[in-house]
Formats: sequence, structure tokens, C-alpha cells
Amino acid sequence: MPRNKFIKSKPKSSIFILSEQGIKKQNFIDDFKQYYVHLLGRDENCRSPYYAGVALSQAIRDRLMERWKATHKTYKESGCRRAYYLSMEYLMGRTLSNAMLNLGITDTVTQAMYDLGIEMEELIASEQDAGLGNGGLGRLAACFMDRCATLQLPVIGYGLRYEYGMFTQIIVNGEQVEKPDHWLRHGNVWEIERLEYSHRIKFGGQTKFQTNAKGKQRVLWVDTHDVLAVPFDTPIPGYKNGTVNTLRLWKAVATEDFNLDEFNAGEYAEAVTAKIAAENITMVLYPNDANENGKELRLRQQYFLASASLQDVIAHWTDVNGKNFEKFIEKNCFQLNDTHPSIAVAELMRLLVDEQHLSWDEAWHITRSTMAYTNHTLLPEALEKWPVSLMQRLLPRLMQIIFEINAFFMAEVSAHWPGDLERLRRMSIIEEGDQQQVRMAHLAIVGSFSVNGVAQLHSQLLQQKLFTDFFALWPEKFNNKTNGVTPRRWLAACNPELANLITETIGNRWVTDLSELKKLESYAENPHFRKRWRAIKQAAKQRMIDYKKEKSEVELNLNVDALFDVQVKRIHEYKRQLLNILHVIHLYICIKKGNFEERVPRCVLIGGKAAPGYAMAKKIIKLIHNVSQVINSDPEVGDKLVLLFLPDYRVSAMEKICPGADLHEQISTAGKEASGTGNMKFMMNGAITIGTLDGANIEIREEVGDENFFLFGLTEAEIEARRDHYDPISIIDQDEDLQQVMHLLKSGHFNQFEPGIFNDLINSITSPFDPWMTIADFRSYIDVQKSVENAYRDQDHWTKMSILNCANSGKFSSDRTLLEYNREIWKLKPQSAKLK
Ligand code: 26Q
Repeated sequence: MPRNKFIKSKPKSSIFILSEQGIKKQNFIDDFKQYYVHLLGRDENCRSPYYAGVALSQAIRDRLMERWKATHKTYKESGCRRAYYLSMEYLMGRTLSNAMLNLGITDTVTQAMYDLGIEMEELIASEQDAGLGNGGLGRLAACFMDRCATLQLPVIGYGLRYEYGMFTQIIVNGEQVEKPDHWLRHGNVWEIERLEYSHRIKFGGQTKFQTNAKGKQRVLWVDTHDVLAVPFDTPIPGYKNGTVNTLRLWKAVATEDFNLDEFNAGEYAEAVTAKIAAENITMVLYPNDANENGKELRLRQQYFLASASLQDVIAHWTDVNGKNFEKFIEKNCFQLNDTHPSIAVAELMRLLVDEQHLSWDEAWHITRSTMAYTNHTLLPEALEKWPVSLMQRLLPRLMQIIFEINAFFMAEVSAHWPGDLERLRRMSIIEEGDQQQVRMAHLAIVGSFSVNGVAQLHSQLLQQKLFTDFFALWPEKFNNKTNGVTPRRWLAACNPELANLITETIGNRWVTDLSELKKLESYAENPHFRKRWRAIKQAAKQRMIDYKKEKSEVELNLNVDALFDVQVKRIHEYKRQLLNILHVIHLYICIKKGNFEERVPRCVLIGGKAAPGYAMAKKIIKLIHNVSQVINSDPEVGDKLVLLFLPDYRVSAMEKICPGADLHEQISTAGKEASGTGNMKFMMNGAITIGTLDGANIEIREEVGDENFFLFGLTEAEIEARRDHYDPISIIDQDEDLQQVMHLLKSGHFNQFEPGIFNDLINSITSPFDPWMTIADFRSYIDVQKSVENAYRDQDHWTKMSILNCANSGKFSSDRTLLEYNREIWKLKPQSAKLK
């Protein structure tokens, strides 16, 4: 379809060429006034910083527009190969300060606002987080978007525009209460609706076989209930390079006809119900970071994302190439962010076979050569499965295609392992049983040319355990891509004081080449440099204290010299926030017994959200609060030990927290945390990790050296070897400290007026079947925590460790990660967009 039919005669092209907007202070002042006064109708009497934030964001968005258009044009004209990142989650956080940083205008704009009497900090804080994700996986997608733009790679991010993002967590009586996050209520200046690129998505109905005049059989998917996918585009600026990539999020909208039909038949209520059902698809983000199996709406969301995105890519392809798909493989690549969008494998087959009329073999060759799958979990129970019956009802044509893919695949397996029925059963995309289920990970592996884990250990365990049969069949498909995070947001923007010191010392190349930080190593020996480093760290801690004090209703004994010990992440049993609490209780007992002479004051900060349906995780939050109440109100404890829960942990909270952390806890049961990315952010900001040999911790320790990492706990192999004779009760019996901790917990000391509320937690960790084996690691954790304190007491030495952590964090930049994805999977050529 020609896209600009509305233009009757060829226009003077000049009306569509944006004039370059100045980036001098006065330009921002003028534009800001224009938007604030004329567009938003506000003046100096406006009490909320929100509208000033919107006006400034508009002025900055204008500066992105021209670059955005130029980038688009560059990609189009070069006909370059492109990659598409398909993800159900993008945890973007705030945009304003990041956009300013990447455009290189932070200082000018801050000065402009200052001249207008406006505090930049307040404007930044008034922006809502775009919380369209749960945790690591969603934030990784956001870091990748930043990185692709900075590397000038032609990558489009595809996702869903949820009306409600991750819930806001409030705490009532120590318990998590979820409040809806209607982040779009006041509009979103960063997005642009592009109705003209909408697509129809089919649901339900049935399939029919039809033979055409040439005797060819086709499948028609008919009597469907269609929903419109409308794209909203957000600009993703690269770091000071003129490139602006696109994040395209789909919104579900009822189709006009489907409404009208019923409305005309006098069924007004039905028409409205149908409209609501259609639009529900992108209403809310599922707030759990593990599988919620079998929820129909979730499957609708997944298919909606996959179908809209693939249709978009194919529409663009046929616009340029007509029905010729010969070079499709050469020019396109799809990266699936976990199995969530993996129905894309079957959908691409449908689009190519049913709609573009390619043969099955041609379509399968294209699919298998363009799809790549990233796995983010080792928990077998978190692998996605969908009942065949549900798929047949909701996506009948897709289910047929999956059966067909599986039939060919089973033939391939039989040819490789003749007569090995057990292996066929294990590898099949369809799981047999009371209820047949589609194993989405198997579909993703069978349908793609690359399968990767997100840290070395994780990738190794995928090959040796979770997907061992697939690895035996196709070893060449498997690879590792250790995660990374963007140093623009996670150091330059969130910790400007430290960033300035680093730049002053080693120059500014580290911002785009983080391995440059290595140059800081020699400064770790310089007492003057250490002094400045420490002063910055202390100031960041003080800011955290001020912030906490401001928010807290009770008097807090926060001491800037205390060891700031932080664990912020989703609340999950495998992440073992409970182990942290057992240690806090142990310290409390030491204080009460007068055994705290040699120890250093410590402030333990824990934050994170629990999935609303995850009872154990919610109990952990309650326990943290109850323990904290007892400890923080005990005058004998004073500032020796403080335990704080940080409510509503999110991207913008992390930006405040990571500059002020001394110690970071990533203490998961070995073999359970795929990677972790918080560990990387803390490391960049000079925190030292206490951790198990799990996920990316292993590589962090390799980079920074054993002496600058606090290691404890069983290894993955030891955990597995111990599992069948695990006896937590006897471990408790043999450990006096642990006995005392468990005794205090069981005695109800922390729940005096709420009898029995922690029984489930106590039973779970004392059970020989505790999958997370918390008790097994208690002793080594406690001992290593003691050596943490010994190290902390020597402040000069600690500062050296802190500098060395930052200096060796180069590997964990998403720059390195993305270069690896590009070199080994996407194979894109950087495209430099030129402004005229
Ligand atoms: C699936 C089905 C239904 C509802 C929800 C889900 C769902 C949603 C989100 C399942 C999983 C997630 C998110 C997983 C996640 O964030 N995993 C983390 O990914 C990080 C980036 O690779 C790793 O660093 C973490 O180790 C991993 O836990």
C-alpha cells in the first residue's frame, strides 16, 4: 500500500524537512517557554514540576526527531541487514535524563533551567518510570536498546504497550499491597502513535482447506475474531552519535467492523464487551517473573506481539521486494527474549506459507535461519508450556503448524537415534500426559539457528542439563552471551560525581569503551585518589540516608560510617533473601549478648517486589519488616545494626541506591540464577559483591580477582550432590549460632502478636526437600560476612577494593555483550546516520 496517498501533488520537499534546532542554552529556554506557556497553558503559579518536565521533554524530543528521521532514511536507503528484538518486557525507567546524556546536552539544559529558576533534579524526579517489565529480563532489553543505538546497529525493538506497567508496591502493616501503575494516564511525550502501520491479528475461528485452480492446497483461517495492533514508537538515541533507533510497542484496539456488526444488530452491550475483551490484551503486564502457566490472556499477549511484529517486518519486506523472499535470510534476523515470544516460530511459518504462498520447505528454511533464542532461566518449573486444547481453541492454525513442525522434527530425531523412544518422548515439542502441552522452549530451539544462555555457567548448564538432548543433536546452535548493562545509565548518569572523577583521571573514553576503566587500577595505589573516591562514596551514602529519613515516619539510626549492605531484586526463594535475614538475626543476637565488640556497624537494605500470587515471597517481605521493627526500635542496638526495607524498588530507585552501596549481595543457590545484572551495576559503582558461585558472579570474580570478592557457599555440583541426603535439622543441631537464630525465629520473637505467621517459612528452610538449601550455606555465609567486616574496618584497604571492582567491570558493559551478539548471531553492519 503506498504510504503517502494523501499527498495529491508532489510537495515542495522543504515542508517535510525539519529545520535544525539549536542546542544552545537560549534555544532551550525559548522552546521550553513555548511549550510550557502555549501548549500546556502553565505559568509561574503552577505548583507541580510535572508540566515543566513535559515541556522540557517536548523540547528535547524535537531534537531527536530530525536524527530519528535521518537514521530511518539511512537504514532504508542502504537496504542493510536488520535485527528485530522481540520481547514481552522493556523496563525503560525514566527517559529525560538519559536522552539529555546521550545528546550531550545535560549541562546546557541544566543551566537553562537554572536560569529559569527551575531545579533540574525535580523535573527528572517528576517523570514516571516506564515500568513495562518485571526485572532482569526486561531491564536487559532496555540496556540492549541503548547499546544498539550507540553501536549504530539497525535493530528495532518490538514489544507491548501495556496500559498498566509493573504494579506500585506499598507496604501496609509490613505486608505488600499492590497498586495499579497507570503510567499513561497523563500521556507520554516520548511516544508517537503510527496508526498507518497497524495490523490485524486473528484469534479463534477455524481452519479450512481449499484447493486452488492449479490444484494446490491452501489453508484458510476463517471466522476469526480480529484485533487491531496499533504501533507506538519511542525514539532510542545512541550516545552522542546522531543515531536514533526505534522501540515499537503494540497497543490492542478493537476493529471497527467487529464492533459495528454487533452494534447494528442491536447488541450494544455485546459490542462493548467484545471491544473491552480485544483491548484487554495490552491492558496489563503480568507481574510475575516466573511462569504463570495456562493463562489464556498471556497467550493472547504473546501471539499478539509475535504476529504484529512479524507482519510488520513482512509488510516492509514486500513493500520493497514484492513476493521475492530469496534474500530474506540475508537481510533479517529475529532475537527471541526467552520463550515468551516463541510462538513467532509458528507464526512466521503461517505468514510465509498461508499468506505469502511459499512452500513449507522454503518457509521452514527461512524460519530456521532467521530466528535466535535467548534463554533466561534454569528453573525447570519456569519453562513455559501451553495446553494443546487452549492453543487449538485460540490459535487453531498455529496448533496445526506446530504439530507439523513436530512431525518433521520427530523424524529427524528418529533418524539420528533410531528406536530411542524415550528420547523422542523427552525431546518432542508436544508433552504427552493427561493433558497434552506445547513445550515452548522446544519449539524455540527447533525453530532457530542459535540458542544462548546469559552467563558462562548458565550456558554450560543449559547444554549439560536442561537441553542436553538438543545439544547432542545440534551442538553448533548453542552459545553463551554473558549479560551486560549500559554504563551510560548505570554509571555516567546515576553517579555523576564518580563519573567525573573517573573522567578527570583517565579521560572520557570509558563511556563507550568500558575496558578503559582498567586504567583506574594503578590509581588504587594512590592515597590522594583513594581519599577522593572515598569522599564521593560517603557523599552518596549520605544522600541515601537523607532520602530515607525524609521518607520515613520513624526515627532512623542511620550512620554514614556504617557498612551499607544492599540486596535489591525480585523477592524469590531461590534468591535467598531469607539467608540475608538469618544473618541479620544472628548479628542482633550478638549485640544482645554483648558479643559485638569487634564488629562494625551495618545497615542492611533490602528491596524488591513479590509476584502478587507468590505467598512465600510475600511472607519474606513481612518477615523483613517484622525483624526490622524489633531491631530498629531497640535502643541497645542503636546504630550498630539497622535493617530497612526499600518499598517500590524499580529502575529509578536503583539509580539512587547503587552509588551508595558498599556491599552487594547476590546469594542465590548455586545453579539457579541465570546471570543477575544488579551485580554488574553495583560493581561499576564500586560496591564489592558477597556471593555464591552462580550466574555472572563467577565471571565478576574472575575479572576482579578472588581477593576483591567475598565468596561463600556450595557450588552447583556440590548442591546437586548433597540434595538426596540433605539434612538441615542436623546442620542446625551442630551449629550453635544457627540454633540460636532458629530458636529466636521459632519462639515468635518477631511475631509476638501474630502467632504462627512465619511457620511456612520456617518449615520450608528446615525441610530436607528445601530446593534452595538455605541452611546448607548458613555457616560459610556467616563466616564470610565476618571477613567482610574485617576488610571494611581497614577503610583504606576497602576503598582500594572498591576502586578495583569498578576498574575491572569493563566486561559487563552491554557494549561487549552486544558486540558478541552482533559478531556471532546478528552479523549487522553499523550504519552511520548523517544529518544534512
Ligand atoms: C512467563 C509466563 C507467564 C507470566 C510471566 C512469565 C515470566 C515473566 C518474566 C517469566 C520470566 C520473566 C522474567 C525473567 C527474568 O527476569 N529472568 C532474569 O533474566 C536476567 C537477564 O538475563 C538474568 O540476569 C536473571 O538471572 C534472570 O533471573
